[in-house]
Amino acid sequence: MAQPNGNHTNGMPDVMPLTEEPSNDTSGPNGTASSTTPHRFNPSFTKSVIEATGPKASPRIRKVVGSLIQHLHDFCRENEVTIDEWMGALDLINAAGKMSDDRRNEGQLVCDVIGIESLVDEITFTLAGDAKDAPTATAILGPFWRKDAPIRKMGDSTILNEIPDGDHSLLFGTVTDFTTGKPIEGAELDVWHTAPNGLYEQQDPNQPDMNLRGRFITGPDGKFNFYCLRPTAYPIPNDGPAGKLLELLDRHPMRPAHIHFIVSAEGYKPLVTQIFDRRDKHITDDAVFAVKDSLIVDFLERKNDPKAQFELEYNFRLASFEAAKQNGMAGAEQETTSSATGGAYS
Ligand code: MBD
Ligand code: FE
Repeated sequence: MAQPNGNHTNGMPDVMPLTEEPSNDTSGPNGTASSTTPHRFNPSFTKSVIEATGPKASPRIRKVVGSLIQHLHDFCRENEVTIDEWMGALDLINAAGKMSDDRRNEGQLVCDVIGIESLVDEITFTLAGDAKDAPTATAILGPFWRKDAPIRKMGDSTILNEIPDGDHSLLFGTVTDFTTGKPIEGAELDVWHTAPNGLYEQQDPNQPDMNLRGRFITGPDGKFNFYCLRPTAYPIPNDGPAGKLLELLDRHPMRPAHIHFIVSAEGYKPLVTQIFDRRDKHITDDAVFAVKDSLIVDFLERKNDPKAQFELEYNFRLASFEAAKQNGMAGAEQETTSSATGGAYS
């Protein structure tokens, strides 16, 4: 994360200085107006709202919500947001809430199309130091992870139904500790992906429950292997506010073909990531901005295996909580696996 003010350690700006006086500096980092831009509105209003925070508010809440108020007030003034526009935004937020349940998280999807989940992912996982062999890069969780996917035997398949037109693939690799390079025994790979029709199991009444998902546990050698599908590109659900936003922004809803993973092991920071198939033309314009170079993979042709036409080796490097702390990863002290999913759906 670029840190415009240089001296912050956690990527979060301090609450902006409470000077509402006009100054010579009339533009922010990108030439946009900033909180110091002269304006014709009540100059002490924002300060009074922030200062209403009581003495029992935690330091983090005081800082983060204070900063949020400052930025949102500045935003409203700079854009001279009208009542109608503000109500339109509230309609969008409320519609997202009404649409959401344990199978659909529309608020998250709205954040995804404006890059917020990818940005927070970057902030959470960027190492402060120059670790020599970085842990595997992260990518966003997205709205379709389900907790308690079935534990499957190594070598099994995530595919529970007949998929004649699907590209079947063997996926294999090793989970290692990124500092020692040693294999991790008992690491869990939680994997999920769509069917060739572009739908996750919970979106599609024609798929069996927990289809195309599963959890695989590594043995002493840290190795895993299982069958799944070579993934397909598909549109994110665009029948709600996230779709509306894409339409207003004149954007398409396509995500490049990908497979999701949460790789976790005791004592290690859970790794939430996705791998992306290089053959997909949407690799360069993901609707939710999650692609990173090191997560782009090349499936190879697999010979003499009636169960798969393709194969892929992909290895995962995890950071122990100790290493995460030493390397200044944000949130490294949260030694619970729910930190992987932010407690999503739990
Ligand atoms: C998805 O399948 C996904 O992975 C993300 C991040 C957002 C929307 C749909
Ligand atoms: Fe996905």
